[in-house]
Parts: sequence; C-alpha cells; structure tokens
Amino acid sequence: MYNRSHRMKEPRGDIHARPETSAPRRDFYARLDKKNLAPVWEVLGDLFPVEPHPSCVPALWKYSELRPLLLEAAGLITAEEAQRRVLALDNPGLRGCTQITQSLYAGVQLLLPGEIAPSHRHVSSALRFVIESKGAYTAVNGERTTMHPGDFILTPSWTFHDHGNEGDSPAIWLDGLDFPIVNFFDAGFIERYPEASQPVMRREGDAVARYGTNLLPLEYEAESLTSPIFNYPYARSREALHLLSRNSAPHPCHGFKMQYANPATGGYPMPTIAAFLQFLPSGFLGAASRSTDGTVFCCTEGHGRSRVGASVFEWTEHDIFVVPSWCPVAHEASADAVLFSFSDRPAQKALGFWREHLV
Ligand code: 1HN
Repeated sequence: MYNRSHRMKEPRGDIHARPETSAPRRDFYARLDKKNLAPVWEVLGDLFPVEPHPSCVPALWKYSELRPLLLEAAGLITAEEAQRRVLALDNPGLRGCTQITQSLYAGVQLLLPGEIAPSHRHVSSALRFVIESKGAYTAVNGERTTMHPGDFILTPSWTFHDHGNEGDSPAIWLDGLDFPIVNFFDAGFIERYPEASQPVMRREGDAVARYGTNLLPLEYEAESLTSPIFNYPYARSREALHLLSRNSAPHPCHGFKMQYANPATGGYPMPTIAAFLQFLPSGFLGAASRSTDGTVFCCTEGHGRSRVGASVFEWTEHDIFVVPSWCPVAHEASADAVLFSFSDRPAQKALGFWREHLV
C-alpha cells in the first residue's frame, strides 16, 4: 500500500506555485539560455509531479483488426527481409517512440509456414505470449521450444534467439521488450548470428527437466538474472489458476492472479519485466486499483470489460490493452476469463519506486 503522506495538505502553499516572470527575470533567463544554463525554479513542477502524469494513455487493440493487418504485411514483406515482421503497438500518447508505455515495447509478430525470423541477440530482454501457433518454435541459447497458445516464453538479455514456423498455419504472438529501459541508459547492443538458425545443442524440454519440475541441478547457483526456464506452458499455469479458484476467494481487485516466477530465486522471471496470469470468474466485478507500473494486458480466454481511467475497454480473446502508470483499472468478466499481463515492476521494485493503491 502506498504512503499517503505526500497527499497531506502542503502547509507552505502550493508546491507547484511558479514564480512570477518579470522583465528582468526574463532577460536573465535569456542570458542563461545562451550559456546552456536554465533556472530550475521555472520547471520544478514538471520535474517533480505530485503524482505520476504519464504521456502514455489507455489504449485497446482488437485482435479482429490486428490479425488481417498482420496478414496484409506478410503479402508485402517476408520475415527474412523484415528480420522481425512485427506491428508495434504504439501508444497514442507516445507516437513515434515505438513504445506501449514509458518503459516497454509491445508488438504482434507473424511467421508464415516455413518462415524463419533469423537469429540475433540484443541487450534488451524479451517475452513472447503465444496467440496462434501449431508447430512454430523459438530457439534460445541452443534449445528449441514449441510454441503453444498461451505459453509465456522468455528471451534473456544477450542470448541468441530465432523463431521458425514448421506448421502449416500462421503463427502469431505478442512480443514484449524492455528496450526503452536499455536505451534510457544508452546501454544497447545488437549482434546477428552468422546463420539464420542457431544450432540446436540440447533436446527440447531440457530446461524444463532441469529447472521446471521442482528440482534443480545439484548445488545449482544462478548464473543469470533471468529465469533458467524459458517456456512457461499455458496448460500448467491455467490448471493452477483453475484449482486455486476452487480453494480460495478472489482478490477484490485482481481476481485469482499469480505472477510467473524464476524457480531458482522465487523472484521475477526477468530483471526488468514481470508477468502475471489472472482468472476472473464469470460475473466477477473487480474493485479499482492503480500501481506505478504501466501494464500491458492480453485476454487469453473469455470476455469482459475493464475500466481504465475514463475509458471502458470491451475485450475478448487476444485483444490487447494498456493501463498507464497510476491510472485506476477495474476488471469485469462476463464469461470465465483469463488475462495475461506484463509490466516493468521488477525494475521499479529493485530501485524502490513501486507503489500500488487499492482504491
Ligand atoms: C526482436 O528482436 C523481436 O526477437 C521481436 O522476436 C520484436 C522489436 C524491436 C526490436 C527487436 C524478436 C522486436 C525485436
């Protein structure tokens, strides 16, 4: 729960009261400007808002509109030429930034049967949330994993990754990347692998066997900040939510909501990105809450609506919507519904910034 003390009445006048601008002051500011100097008292309110005022706005993308546009893109450019044939979900308040929130990118990617998205690695961490796939795979660090709808798949920072579709229908997934954070620090690098596909070094399922069955290799010590499991299969996550919904009461805001975990640490799966799965039983009427991590949601099952600030988003399977930082959100389900979501919560928590307020 966040600390309300900053909301207390300001005893010494409005913290945002801006000093008067007089002719001598204006003249002084103009002379400062020529020397690359600026009077901070003129901009204090913008630099230190009383509470977050994100440029990011609430937005919804309907899958019924996204899918045909992705297929149209496939008629114009191959996955090979594009490297990644992705339509970015550009936040309307951040146009031109290729960002869905201040800190995160989201997009929808398409691979046609037989296509390969060539191998590369970058500092940015990535996640995939699978929407449609029968026989597509992602390869990470020498191991392939088959993508099934609803699977949550990781690409750790600086690991080679490529995708391929060996099925006979289009494969489509939601990508989430943290490159706005990486680029904020000017810490980005990218490198191509010399071939389109990296060599397969281990059998499929190796990572799950080693790290994803409540066992760990003997005296295992984490070598990376990212979870050693790189596919969290939907079938298991869905089953867990279903079971716990029969044994407990829903959270008044979040319904039955779980976070994906790094089995080696119990922490978040990636250092910058958290991901969640929530079950909202039919008829669920959630109370509003808000948090400082702007969050991307994708409906995986059912339908319902979310009040996000002043907007009401009606969503059904595969629709994607974004909730900006500190914007109240309340979910309702008109049929049993499952929402996947991701945010920059681990980064904010590591730095001590994160706040949540259950309204
Ligand atoms: C990227 O590497 C992938 O690996 C997807 O599939 C989307 C968007 C911007 C920059 C790199 C991928 C991306 C991306």
